[in-house]
Amino acid sequence: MTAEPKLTARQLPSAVRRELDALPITDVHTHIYDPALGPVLLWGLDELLTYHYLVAEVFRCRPEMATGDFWALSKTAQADLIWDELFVKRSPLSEACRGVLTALISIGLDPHVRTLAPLRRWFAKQNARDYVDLVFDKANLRRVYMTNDPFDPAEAPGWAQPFARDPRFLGVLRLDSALMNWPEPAARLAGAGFRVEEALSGQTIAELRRYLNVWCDRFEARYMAISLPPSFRYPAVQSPLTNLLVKAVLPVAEARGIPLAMMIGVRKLVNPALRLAGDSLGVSDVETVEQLARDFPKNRFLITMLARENMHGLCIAARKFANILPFGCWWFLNNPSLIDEITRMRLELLGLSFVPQHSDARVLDQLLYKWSHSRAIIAGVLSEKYAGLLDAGWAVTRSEIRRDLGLLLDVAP
Ligand code: HDL
Ligand code: ZN
Repeated sequence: MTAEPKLTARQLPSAVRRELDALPITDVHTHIYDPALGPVLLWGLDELLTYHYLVAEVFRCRPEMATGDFWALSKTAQADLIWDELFVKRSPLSEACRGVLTALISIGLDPHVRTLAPLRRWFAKQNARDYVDLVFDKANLRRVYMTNDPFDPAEAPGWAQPFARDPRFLGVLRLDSALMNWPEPAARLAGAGFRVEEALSGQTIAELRRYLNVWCDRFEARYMAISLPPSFRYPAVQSPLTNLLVKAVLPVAEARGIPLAMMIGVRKLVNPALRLAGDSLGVSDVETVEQLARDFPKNRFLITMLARENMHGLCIAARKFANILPFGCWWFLNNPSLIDEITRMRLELLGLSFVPQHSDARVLDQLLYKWSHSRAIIAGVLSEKYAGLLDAGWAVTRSEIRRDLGLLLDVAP
Protein backbone atom coordinates (compact mmCIF):
# COMPACT_ATOMS: atom_id res chain seq x y z
CA MET A 1 0.00 0.00 0.00
CA THR A 2 1.32 3.52 -0.78
CA ALA A 3 1.85 6.36 1.77
CA GLU A 4 -0.51 8.50 -0.35
CA PRO A 5 -3.49 9.85 1.65
CA LYS A 6 -6.64 7.72 1.50
CA LEU A 7 -9.73 9.44 0.10
CA THR A 8 -12.76 9.96 2.34
CA ALA A 9 -16.29 9.18 1.10
CA ARG A 10 -16.95 12.91 0.92
CA GLN A 11 -13.86 13.47 -1.27
CA LEU A 12 -14.68 10.64 -3.70
CA PRO A 13 -17.16 12.29 -6.11
CA SER A 14 -14.97 15.32 -6.88
CA ALA A 15 -11.77 13.23 -6.93
CA VAL A 16 -13.20 10.71 -9.42
CA ARG A 17 -14.69 13.43 -11.63
CA ARG A 18 -11.45 15.45 -11.60
CA GLU A 19 -9.35 12.40 -12.47
CA LEU A 20 -11.74 11.38 -15.26
CA ASP A 21 -11.79 14.90 -16.69
CA ALA A 22 -7.97 14.89 -16.61
CA LEU A 23 -7.70 11.50 -18.38
CA PRO A 24 -6.81 11.72 -22.11
CA ILE A 25 -9.35 9.31 -23.60
CA THR A 26 -8.97 6.69 -26.33
CA ASP A 27 -12.18 6.65 -28.37
CA VAL A 28 -12.41 3.13 -29.80
CA HIS A 29 -15.17 3.73 -32.38
CA THR A 30 -15.90 6.87 -34.38
CA HIS A 31 -16.74 8.02 -37.91
CA ILE A 32 -14.24 10.85 -37.58
CA TYR A 33 -11.39 11.06 -40.08
CA ASP A 34 -7.79 12.26 -40.27
CA PRO A 35 -8.13 15.77 -41.76
CA ALA A 36 -5.69 14.70 -44.50
CA LEU A 37 -8.55 12.56 -45.89
CA GLY A 38 -10.41 15.73 -46.82
CA PRO A 39 -14.15 16.49 -46.77
CA VAL A 40 -15.08 13.04 -45.44
CA LEU A 41 -14.29 14.61 -42.05
CA LEU A 42 -17.57 16.30 -41.19
CA TRP A 43 -17.51 19.31 -38.83
CA GLY A 44 -19.32 22.59 -38.11
CA LEU A 45 -22.78 23.83 -37.24
CA ASP A 46 -24.83 22.56 -40.18
CA GLU A 47 -23.31 19.06 -39.97
CA LEU A 48 -23.91 19.07 -36.21
CA LEU A 49 -27.57 20.02 -36.66
CA THR A 50 -28.30 17.65 -39.55
CA TYR A 51 -26.93 14.59 -37.65
CA HIS A 52 -29.27 11.71 -38.39
CA TYR A 53 -30.38 11.49 -34.76
CA LEU A 54 -31.81 15.03 -35.07
CA VAL A 55 -33.31 14.30 -38.49
CA ALA A 56 -35.37 11.50 -36.92
CA GLU A 57 -36.46 13.90 -34.17
CA VAL A 58 -37.47 16.77 -36.47
CA PHE A 59 -39.80 14.47 -38.42
CA ARG A 60 -41.60 13.78 -35.14
CA CYS A 61 -42.28 17.50 -34.83
CA ARG A 62 -43.46 17.72 -38.44
CA PRO A 63 -45.25 14.42 -39.17
CA GLU A 64 -47.08 16.09 -42.09
CA MET A 65 -43.80 17.01 -43.82
CA ALA A 66 -43.02 14.74 -46.75
CA THR A 67 -39.56 13.27 -46.28
CA GLY A 68 -38.73 14.12 -49.88
CA ASP A 69 -39.47 17.80 -49.16
CA PHE A 70 -36.96 17.73 -46.30
CA TRP A 71 -34.28 16.02 -48.37
CA ALA A 72 -34.83 18.54 -51.17
CA LEU A 73 -33.77 21.34 -48.81
CA SER A 74 -30.16 22.50 -48.75
CA LYS A 75 -28.16 21.37 -45.71
CA THR A 76 -28.33 24.96 -44.43
CA ALA A 77 -32.11 25.01 -44.78
CA GLN A 78 -32.35 21.58 -43.11
CA ALA A 79 -30.29 22.93 -40.19
CA ASP A 80 -32.48 26.06 -39.96
CA LEU A 81 -35.62 23.90 -39.86
CA ILE A 82 -34.17 21.59 -37.20
CA TRP A 83 -33.05 24.55 -35.10
CA ASP A 84 -36.46 26.20 -35.33
CA GLU A 85 -38.48 23.05 -34.53
CA LEU A 86 -36.24 21.47 -31.86
CA PHE A 87 -34.53 24.45 -30.22
CA VAL A 88 -36.77 27.51 -30.73
CA LYS A 89 -40.34 26.12 -30.68
CA ARG A 90 -39.47 23.52 -28.03
CA SER A 91 -36.93 23.04 -25.24
CA PRO A 92 -34.05 20.87 -26.59
CA LEU A 93 -34.55 18.14 -24.03
CA SER A 94 -33.45 15.08 -26.05
CA GLU A 95 -29.86 13.82 -25.63
CA ALA A 96 -29.00 14.65 -29.25
CA CYS A 97 -30.36 18.19 -28.81
CA ARG A 98 -28.64 18.72 -25.46
CA GLY A 99 -25.45 17.58 -27.12
CA VAL A 100 -25.59 20.42 -29.62
CA LEU A 101 -25.84 22.92 -26.75
CA THR A 102 -22.91 21.32 -24.89
CA ALA A 103 -20.78 21.36 -28.04
CA LEU A 104 -21.50 25.02 -28.85
CA ILE A 105 -21.06 26.26 -25.27
CA SER A 106 -17.81 24.30 -24.81
CA ILE A 107 -16.24 26.28 -27.67
CA GLY A 108 -17.47 29.56 -26.21
CA LEU A 109 -20.55 30.15 -28.39
CA ASP A 110 -23.91 31.27 -27.00
CA PRO A 111 -26.71 29.06 -28.39
CA HIS A 112 -29.49 31.39 -27.22
CA VAL A 113 -30.20 32.55 -30.76
CA ARG A 114 -33.38 32.34 -32.80
CA THR A 115 -31.50 32.15 -36.12
CA LEU A 116 -28.17 30.50 -36.86
CA ALA A 117 -26.47 33.37 -38.73
CA PRO A 118 -24.33 34.58 -35.78
CA LEU A 119 -23.14 31.04 -35.08
CA ARG A 120 -22.42 30.36 -38.76
CA ARG A 121 -20.22 33.47 -38.87
CA TRP A 122 -17.94 31.98 -36.19
CA PHE A 123 -17.66 28.61 -37.96
CA ALA A 124 -16.92 30.34 -41.27
CA LYS A 125 -13.64 31.57 -39.79
CA GLN A 126 -12.47 28.07 -38.75
CA ASN A 127 -10.44 25.50 -40.71
CA ALA A 128 -10.53 21.73 -40.31
CA ARG A 129 -7.00 21.17 -38.99
CA ASP A 130 -7.12 23.89 -36.32
CA TYR A 131 -10.63 22.84 -35.35
CA VAL A 132 -9.43 19.24 -34.86
CA ASP A 133 -6.82 20.56 -32.42
CA LEU A 134 -9.42 22.68 -30.61
CA VAL A 135 -11.92 19.82 -30.28
CA PHE A 136 -9.32 17.22 -29.21
CA ASP A 137 -8.02 19.66 -26.61
CA LYS A 138 -11.45 20.62 -25.23
CA ALA A 139 -12.67 16.99 -25.22
CA ASN A 140 -9.29 15.81 -23.82
CA LEU A 141 -8.87 12.97 -26.34
CA ARG A 142 -5.60 11.09 -26.88
CA ARG A 143 -6.67 9.29 -30.04
CA VAL A 144 -9.75 8.13 -31.96
CA TYR A 145 -10.32 4.98 -34.03
CA MET A 146 -11.72 5.74 -37.47
CA THR A 147 -14.16 3.66 -39.56
CA ASN A 148 -12.32 3.17 -42.86
CA ASP A 149 -14.07 1.65 -45.87
CA PRO A 150 -12.15 1.33 -49.17
CA PHE A 151 -15.48 1.37 -51.02
CA ASP A 152 -16.82 4.55 -49.38
CA PRO A 153 -16.90 7.09 -52.25
CA ALA A 154 -16.55 9.94 -49.75
CA GLU A 155 -13.38 8.45 -48.21
CA ALA A 156 -11.67 6.53 -51.03
CA PRO A 157 -10.20 9.58 -52.85
CA GLY A 158 -8.29 10.57 -49.71
CA TRP A 159 -6.36 7.28 -49.80
CA ALA A 160 -5.39 7.58 -53.48
CA GLN A 161 -2.06 9.19 -52.59
CA PRO A 162 0.20 8.50 -49.59
CA PHE A 163 -0.09 11.10 -46.84
CA ALA A 164 1.49 11.75 -43.45
CA ARG A 165 -0.90 10.16 -40.93
CA ASP A 166 -2.01 12.15 -37.90
CA PRO A 167 -1.15 9.77 -34.99
CA ARG A 168 -4.37 10.76 -33.23
CA PHE A 169 -6.41 8.93 -35.92
CA LEU A 170 -6.05 5.15 -35.90
CA GLY A 171 -7.13 2.97 -38.80
CA VAL A 172 -9.93 0.40 -38.75
CA LEU A 173 -10.94 -1.75 -41.72
CA ARG A 174 -14.73 -1.74 -41.92
CA LEU A 175 -16.01 -4.95 -43.54
CA ASP A 176 -19.70 -4.29 -44.29
CA SER A 177 -19.18 -3.28 -47.94
CA ALA A 178 -17.08 -6.40 -48.65
CA LEU A 179 -19.12 -9.03 -46.80
CA MET A 180 -22.76 -8.02 -46.27
CA ASN A 181 -25.53 -9.33 -48.54
CA TRP A 182 -23.18 -11.72 -50.41
CA PRO A 183 -22.88 -12.15 -53.41
CA GLU A 184 -23.69 -8.45 -53.92
CA PRO A 185 -20.06 -7.39 -52.93
CA ALA A 186 -18.47 -9.91 -55.37
CA ALA A 187 -18.69 -7.56 -58.36
CA ARG A 188 -17.40 -4.64 -56.27
CA LEU A 189 -14.40 -6.69 -55.11
CA ALA A 190 -13.75 -8.01 -58.63
CA GLY A 191 -13.91 -4.48 -59.97
CA ALA A 192 -11.19 -3.55 -57.48
CA GLY A 193 -8.95 -6.34 -58.80
CA PHE A 194 -9.72 -9.12 -56.33
CA ARG A 195 -10.57 -12.27 -58.27
CA VAL A 196 -13.49 -13.37 -56.13
CA GLU A 197 -16.38 -15.41 -57.53
CA GLU A 198 -19.95 -15.47 -56.27
CA ALA A 199 -19.32 -19.01 -55.02
CA LEU A 200 -17.38 -19.18 -51.75
CA SER A 201 -14.67 -21.16 -53.54
CA GLY A 202 -11.11 -21.56 -52.35
CA GLN A 203 -10.19 -18.78 -54.76
CA THR A 204 -12.85 -16.47 -53.39
CA ILE A 205 -11.70 -17.04 -49.80
CA ALA A 206 -8.04 -16.55 -50.77
CA GLU A 207 -8.80 -13.34 -52.66
CA LEU A 208 -10.93 -12.00 -49.83
CA ARG A 209 -8.06 -12.68 -47.42
CA ARG A 210 -5.81 -10.76 -49.83
CA TYR A 211 -8.30 -7.85 -49.81
CA LEU A 212 -8.27 -7.81 -46.01
CA ASN A 213 -4.46 -7.82 -45.85
CA VAL A 214 -4.03 -5.17 -48.57
CA TRP A 215 -6.37 -2.75 -46.81
CA CYS A 216 -5.33 -3.55 -43.26
CA ASP A 217 -1.80 -2.69 -44.42
CA ARG A 218 -2.93 0.52 -46.16
CA PHE A 219 -5.02 1.69 -43.21
CA GLU A 220 -2.55 0.37 -40.58
CA ALA A 221 -5.74 -1.13 -39.18
CA ARG A 222 -5.78 -1.72 -35.41
CA TYR A 223 -8.88 -3.90 -35.76
CA MET A 224 -11.47 -4.95 -38.33
CA ALA A 225 -15.15 -4.12 -37.73
CA ILE A 226 -18.55 -5.11 -39.02
CA SER A 227 -22.10 -4.26 -38.05
CA LEU A 228 -24.41 -7.27 -38.02
CA PRO A 229 -28.17 -7.85 -37.97
CA PRO A 230 -29.91 -9.37 -34.92
CA SER A 231 -30.37 -12.51 -37.06
CA PHE A 232 -26.60 -13.11 -37.26
CA ARG A 233 -25.78 -16.62 -36.13
CA TYR A 234 -22.81 -18.93 -35.69
CA PRO A 235 -22.56 -21.76 -36.50
CA ALA A 236 -24.57 -21.26 -39.68
CA VAL A 237 -23.25 -23.48 -42.45
CA GLN A 238 -25.64 -22.06 -45.04
CA SER A 239 -24.82 -18.41 -44.27
CA PRO A 240 -22.33 -16.81 -46.71
CA LEU A 241 -21.70 -14.04 -44.17
CA THR A 242 -20.85 -16.45 -41.37
CA ASN A 243 -18.65 -18.50 -43.71
CA LEU A 244 -16.77 -15.40 -44.91
CA LEU A 245 -16.18 -14.28 -41.32
CA VAL A 246 -15.03 -17.72 -40.22
CA LYS A 247 -12.94 -18.67 -43.26
CA ALA A 248 -11.47 -15.30 -44.27
CA VAL A 249 -11.79 -12.63 -41.58
CA LEU A 250 -10.92 -14.54 -38.41
CA PRO A 251 -7.81 -16.27 -39.83
CA VAL A 252 -6.48 -12.91 -41.10
CA ALA A 253 -7.30 -11.16 -37.82
CA GLU A 254 -5.51 -13.90 -35.86
CA ALA A 255 -2.46 -13.82 -38.15
CA ARG A 256 -2.25 -10.04 -37.80
CA GLY A 257 -2.87 -10.15 -34.05
CA ILE A 258 -5.78 -7.71 -34.28
CA PRO A 259 -9.32 -8.01 -32.92
CA LEU A 260 -12.56 -8.30 -34.84
CA ALA A 261 -15.20 -5.82 -33.67
CA MET A 262 -18.73 -7.14 -34.11
CA MET A 263 -21.47 -4.55 -33.66
CA ILE A 264 -24.62 -6.62 -33.49
CA GLY A 265 -28.30 -5.77 -33.62
CA VAL A 266 -28.90 -3.35 -36.50
CA ARG A 267 -32.01 -3.69 -38.61
CA LYS A 268 -31.10 -1.59 -41.62
CA LEU A 269 -33.53 0.91 -43.12
CA VAL A 270 -36.76 -0.12 -41.45
CA ASN A 271 -37.86 3.28 -42.75
CA PRO A 272 -35.83 3.86 -45.94
CA ALA A 273 -37.28 7.36 -46.39
CA LEU A 274 -35.27 8.51 -43.37
CA ARG A 275 -32.00 7.37 -45.00
CA LEU A 276 -29.22 7.15 -42.31
CA ALA A 277 -31.88 7.87 -39.69
CA GLY A 278 -33.95 4.91 -40.89
CA ASP A 279 -32.17 2.06 -39.08
CA SER A 280 -33.64 0.30 -36.08
CA LEU A 281 -32.60 -2.45 -33.70
CA GLY A 282 -33.39 -6.00 -32.69
CA VAL A 283 -32.50 -8.39 -29.87
CA SER A 284 -29.47 -10.45 -30.91
CA ASP A 285 -28.17 -13.92 -30.04
CA VAL A 286 -25.51 -13.88 -27.29
CA GLU A 287 -24.93 -17.62 -27.67
CA THR A 288 -23.53 -16.88 -31.15
CA VAL A 289 -20.92 -14.59 -29.56
CA GLU A 290 -20.06 -17.25 -26.97
CA GLN A 291 -19.68 -19.96 -29.62
CA LEU A 292 -17.39 -17.79 -31.75
CA ALA A 293 -15.24 -16.96 -28.71
CA ARG A 294 -15.13 -20.65 -27.79
CA ASP A 295 -14.29 -21.94 -31.27
CA PHE A 296 -11.75 -19.21 -32.02
CA PRO A 297 -9.79 -18.88 -28.74
CA LYS A 298 -6.84 -17.21 -30.50
CA ASN A 299 -9.07 -14.44 -31.85
CA ARG A 300 -10.05 -11.38 -29.82
CA PHE A 301 -13.57 -10.04 -30.17
CA LEU A 302 -14.63 -6.47 -29.45
CA ILE A 303 -18.38 -6.73 -29.01
CA THR A 304 -21.07 -4.11 -28.76
CA MET A 305 -24.77 -4.81 -29.11
CA LEU A 306 -27.65 -2.50 -29.89
CA ALA A 307 -30.46 -3.90 -27.71
CA ARG A 308 -30.65 -3.01 -24.02
CA GLU A 309 -31.94 -6.57 -23.49
CA ASN A 310 -28.59 -7.99 -24.65
CA MET A 311 -26.42 -6.07 -22.17
CA HIS A 312 -26.65 -8.51 -19.26
CA GLY A 313 -26.06 -11.58 -21.44
CA LEU A 314 -23.04 -9.93 -23.04
CA CYS A 315 -21.53 -9.32 -19.59
CA ILE A 316 -22.00 -13.01 -18.75
CA ALA A 317 -20.50 -14.08 -22.09
CA ALA A 318 -17.46 -11.91 -21.29
CA ARG A 319 -17.16 -13.62 -17.90
CA LYS A 320 -17.05 -16.99 -19.68
CA PHE A 321 -14.60 -15.97 -22.42
CA ALA A 322 -11.68 -13.61 -21.77
CA ASN A 323 -11.33 -13.02 -25.55
CA ILE A 324 -14.62 -11.06 -25.49
CA LEU A 325 -14.26 -7.35 -24.73
CA PRO A 326 -17.58 -5.51 -24.40
CA PHE A 327 -17.29 -1.90 -25.53
CA GLY A 328 -19.46 1.19 -25.41
CA CYS A 329 -23.11 2.08 -25.04
CA TRP A 330 -23.79 2.04 -28.75
CA TRP A 331 -26.16 4.31 -30.73
CA PHE A 332 -29.65 3.91 -29.19
CA LEU A 333 -27.98 2.99 -25.87
CA ASN A 334 -25.90 6.18 -25.79
CA ASN A 335 -28.30 8.02 -23.46
CA PRO A 336 -27.68 8.99 -19.80
CA SER A 337 -30.24 6.62 -18.26
CA LEU A 338 -28.89 3.62 -20.21
CA ILE A 339 -25.19 4.51 -19.88
CA ASP A 340 -25.73 4.64 -16.11
CA GLU A 341 -27.55 1.29 -16.01
CA ILE A 342 -25.12 -0.51 -18.35
CA THR A 343 -21.93 0.88 -16.75
CA ARG A 344 -23.20 -0.08 -13.28
CA MET A 345 -24.01 -3.61 -14.50
CA ARG A 346 -20.63 -4.00 -16.22
CA LEU A 347 -18.62 -2.78 -13.20
CA GLU A 348 -20.50 -5.19 -10.94
CA LEU A 349 -19.95 -8.15 -13.30
CA LEU A 350 -16.66 -7.36 -15.05
CA GLY A 351 -14.74 -5.05 -12.73
CA LEU A 352 -12.47 -2.95 -14.97
CA SER A 353 -12.31 -5.46 -17.87
CA PHE A 354 -14.51 -3.62 -20.36
CA VAL A 355 -14.53 -0.37 -22.34
CA PRO A 356 -17.36 1.76 -20.91
CA GLN A 357 -17.90 4.06 -23.86
CA HIS A 358 -17.09 5.08 -27.40
CA SER A 359 -18.48 8.21 -29.01
CA ASP A 360 -19.59 6.85 -32.39
CA ALA A 361 -19.22 10.49 -33.43
CA ARG A 362 -19.95 11.25 -37.08
CA VAL A 363 -19.30 14.99 -36.79
CA LEU A 364 -16.05 16.22 -35.19
CA ASP A 365 -17.92 18.65 -32.91
CA GLN A 366 -19.87 15.74 -31.36
CA LEU A 367 -16.70 14.61 -29.57
CA LEU A 368 -17.21 17.68 -27.38
CA TYR A 369 -20.57 16.55 -26.04
CA LYS A 370 -20.49 12.78 -26.32
CA TRP A 371 -17.48 12.63 -24.03
CA SER A 372 -18.42 15.36 -21.56
CA HIS A 373 -21.88 13.79 -21.09
CA SER A 374 -20.43 10.28 -20.70
CA ARG A 375 -17.62 11.35 -18.35
CA ALA A 376 -20.22 12.85 -15.97
CA ILE A 377 -22.27 9.64 -15.88
CA ILE A 378 -19.33 7.24 -15.69
CA ALA A 379 -17.74 9.34 -12.92
CA GLY A 380 -21.00 9.23 -10.95
CA VAL A 381 -21.31 5.47 -11.19
CA LEU A 382 -17.64 4.92 -10.35
CA SER A 383 -17.87 7.24 -7.32
CA GLU A 384 -20.67 5.10 -5.95
CA LYS A 385 -18.67 1.93 -6.55
CA TYR A 386 -15.58 3.34 -4.83
CA ALA A 387 -17.83 4.45 -1.94
CA GLY A 388 -18.95 0.83 -1.72
CA LEU A 389 -15.32 -0.18 -1.31
CA LEU A 390 -14.88 2.32 1.54
CA ASP A 391 -18.04 0.94 3.17
CA ALA A 392 -16.44 -2.52 2.95
CA GLY A 393 -13.38 -1.18 4.78
CA TRP A 394 -11.10 -0.80 1.70
CA ALA A 395 -8.98 2.33 1.23
CA VAL A 396 -8.67 4.16 -2.12
CA THR A 397 -6.09 6.72 -3.27
CA ARG A 398 -6.24 9.24 -6.07
CA SER A 399 -3.45 7.51 -8.03
CA GLU A 400 -5.28 4.16 -7.79
CA ILE A 401 -8.38 5.83 -9.25
CA ARG A 402 -6.23 7.36 -12.02
CA ARG A 403 -4.78 3.89 -12.75
CA ASP A 404 -8.25 2.32 -12.89
CA LEU A 405 -9.62 5.01 -15.21
CA GLY A 406 -6.71 4.45 -17.59
CA LEU A 407 -7.58 0.74 -17.72
CA LEU A 408 -11.17 1.63 -18.62
CA LEU A 409 -10.78 4.49 -21.07
CA ASP A 410 -7.23 4.85 -22.33
CA VAL A 411 -6.41 1.41 -23.69
CA ALA A 412 -5.81 0.42 -27.32
CA PRO A 413 -7.79 -2.85 -27.60
O1 HDL B 1 -22.61 0.97 -38.04
C1 HDL B 1 -22.19 1.85 -37.26
O2 HDL B 1 -20.97 2.09 -37.07
C2 HDL B 1 -23.24 2.70 -36.57
O3 HDL B 1 -22.63 3.45 -35.54
C3 HDL B 1 -23.89 3.61 -37.61
O4 HDL B 1 -22.87 4.39 -38.19
C4 HDL B 1 -25.01 4.49 -37.08
O5 HDL B 1 -25.62 5.14 -38.19
C5 HDL B 1 -24.57 5.56 -36.12
O6 HDL B 1 -24.10 6.60 -36.52
N1 HDL B 1 -24.81 5.30 -34.85
O7 HDL B 1 -24.54 6.24 -33.91
ZN1 ZN C 1 -20.64 3.68 -35.71
